[in-house]
Amino acid sequence: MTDEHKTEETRALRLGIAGPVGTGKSSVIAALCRHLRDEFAIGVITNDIYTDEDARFLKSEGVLPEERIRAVETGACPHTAIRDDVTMNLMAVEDMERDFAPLDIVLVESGGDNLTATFSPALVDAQIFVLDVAGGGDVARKGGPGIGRADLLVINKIDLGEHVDVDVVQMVTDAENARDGAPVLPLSRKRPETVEKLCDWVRQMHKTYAAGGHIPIDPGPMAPHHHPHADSHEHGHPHSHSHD
Ligand SMILES: Nc1nc2c(ncn2[C@@H]2O[C@H](COP(=O)(O)OP(=O)(O)O)[C@@H](O)[C@H]2O)c(=O)[nH]1
Ligand SMILES: [Mg+2]
Repeated sequence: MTDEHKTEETRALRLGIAGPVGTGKSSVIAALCRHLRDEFAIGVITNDIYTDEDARFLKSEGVLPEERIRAVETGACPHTAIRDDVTMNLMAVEDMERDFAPLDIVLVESGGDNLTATFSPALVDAQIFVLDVAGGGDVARKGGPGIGRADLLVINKIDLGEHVDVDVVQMVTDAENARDGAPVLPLSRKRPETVEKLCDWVRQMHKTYAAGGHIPIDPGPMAPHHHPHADSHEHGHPHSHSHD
């Protein structure tokens, strides 16, 4: 067997989960692991800014054997590590694939970032962008690379719609309009039929990928943005930059 062949055999579907802090990325990963772990060999890489909190959450949920959940600590600029310089993440993914070969799916959780951070296609084969209804009904309409062009847009926590005065049907329609027909999935962990649809989407993506029929797309760069420098606690100098 050639080396090339071996690599192909051990190469998992790398699936990124992006979206703002608190929208439910870790919860989505936990649900996917729980429902799909008997069908697929799965590994998880989390991206935390300074801690391994997401990895610890997933370990405490017992969704996978602990050694299949690893944290990459990205420092102050989490979108950089999933888009501009993906080296740390790529190494983590490749190590995981090597250590547990053959894996079917590696899930990569982005560090919670602003609304426009997306994965580089150099790191993931496909990506899910997660919004939640609690972030406001107009978020979907505002668009952006992840909302517009991720392989799947999840509108999470639809159980909360009535509590936060968001018209979920309208939010989903707005999202669909922002996506030119690309899929939008209303989700709540309290509604098992929606979780099943999420699992079906991943099954289908894996199938297409494994058959060589999936072409990774780049949702596009994030908008120019500002964020505090790592040492702004001491100095208070806001530092801004932009990526392309
Ligand atoms: N009501 C409701 N809460 C949810 C749902 N999914 C996640 N959450 C909650 O949203 C919060 C943030 O979830 P988490 O997965 O940590 O978000 P992350 O920061 O994007 O990884 C947690 O308190 C979750 O329990 C859902 O479907 N419905
Ligand atoms: Mg998380």
